[in-house]
Amino acid sequence: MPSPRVRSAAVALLLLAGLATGCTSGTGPRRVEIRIHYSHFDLTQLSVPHGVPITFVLINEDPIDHEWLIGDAAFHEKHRRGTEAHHGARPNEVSISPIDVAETTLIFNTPGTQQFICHIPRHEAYGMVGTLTVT
Ligand SMILES: [Cu+2]
Repeated sequence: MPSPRVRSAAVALLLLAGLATGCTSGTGPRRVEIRIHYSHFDLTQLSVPHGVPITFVLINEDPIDHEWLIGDAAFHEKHRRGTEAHHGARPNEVSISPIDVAETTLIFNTPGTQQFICHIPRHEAYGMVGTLTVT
């Protein structure tokens, strides 16, 4: 008979697995919620299938601006040295205002690994980094 503590850990693991793989089925857009709290993404390891629209819901619970920029290593190297103060024209570059929610939908055509990072000065070093695996 497992203790109550062990059982609640198992439930938390199941919830995480559901989030990481997307809870919807079929061919419609899949939604992934990423919460930003104390300058950290609550999900830092995500896996999505290629060729399917994925809607990212970015929930900024902090009283400061954040960014969610997703791409490969060369993309992030460019943005580390970039000077764009605000993002929104490209679906893989999103600025999220304080206490606000932003949504973007992307289709990843090639399996592989990408990173999502907040490139506001010092936020990446503080830990605003996540990895998305396209299967
Ligand atoms: Cu940030």
